[in-house]
Amino acid sequence: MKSTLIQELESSLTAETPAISPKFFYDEVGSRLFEVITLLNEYYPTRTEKWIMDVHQSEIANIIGDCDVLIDLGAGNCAKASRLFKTIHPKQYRALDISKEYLEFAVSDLQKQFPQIQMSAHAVDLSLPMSFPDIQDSKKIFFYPGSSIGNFDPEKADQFFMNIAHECHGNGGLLIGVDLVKDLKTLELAYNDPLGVTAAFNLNTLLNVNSIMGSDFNLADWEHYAFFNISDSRIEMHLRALRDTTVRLPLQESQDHVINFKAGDVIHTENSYKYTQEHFVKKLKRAGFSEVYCWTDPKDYFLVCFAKA
Ligand code: AVI
Repeated sequence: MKSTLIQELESSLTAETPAISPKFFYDEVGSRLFEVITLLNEYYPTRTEKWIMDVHQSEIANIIGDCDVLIDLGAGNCAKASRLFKTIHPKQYRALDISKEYLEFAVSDLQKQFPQIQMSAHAVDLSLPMSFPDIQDSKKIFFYPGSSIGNFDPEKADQFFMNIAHECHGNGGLLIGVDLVKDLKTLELAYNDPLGVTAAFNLNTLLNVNSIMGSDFNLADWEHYAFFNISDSRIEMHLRALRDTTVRLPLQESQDHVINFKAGDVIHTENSYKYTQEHFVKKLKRAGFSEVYCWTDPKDYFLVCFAKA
């Protein structure tokens, strides 16, 4: 696993447009910083999604019906799924996330509160295809909250939806939250909070890369840079070099590689796509879901959908 990650970093950092995949945000510190982001006033997605799910919980549960297995894609601290336990009563809960240590801790904590639900934790890279042969005939509800789907490129999101629609085998479906397009000021403030938590979250990825591949990124040489790219309908996050700087990457197969960054050069770390309701529903239907039910908030900031298989 580690050497695959190193190879991936080697090729993305030495590409013509240097990049680090957003999955490298989530080491232990990064996962905790992300939790703090979700508490910030400027970061509206988490609390708005919670509001929608709370206000419409009975209607959502009625439409979903009974549930054999709740599959939590990108579970994090499992808090969002645990709120669903009381309304959709899954027999089994599978928590998937990129960061295993953090996830195992959260699941074992949750298991004590809900001993009647069979629980398991799985380290999974959601950018790769998934399959669940052992629960093929069970009614599965996939849960993908928090607009994590926004971190996929649109074509990857389509493949992801097709994968899930196929894995439902005509039963169950996908309960998903997605961030909607809105005014520029609100969007950009959510990724440039005055406390600097998002900046720390972005910069921390360099420390994670240093620990994975032994590189020598110096945080003092970099700054957080985030803006809304209107034509692609996405927030872009980058790390921007504050001055000319040299970074040494110890390569696996050959001699160390030295990258010379000029002041102002950027490393692309994340895209966070924002959708309109109409566009998002079309994508789900195109992927093979039969019906899509939608709920939103009074300001139309965020959308929760249940896409029925
Ligand atoms: C996890 N994901 C949905 C967050 C987002 O808004 O795209 C990650 C994030 N990046 C900066 N702030 C939050």
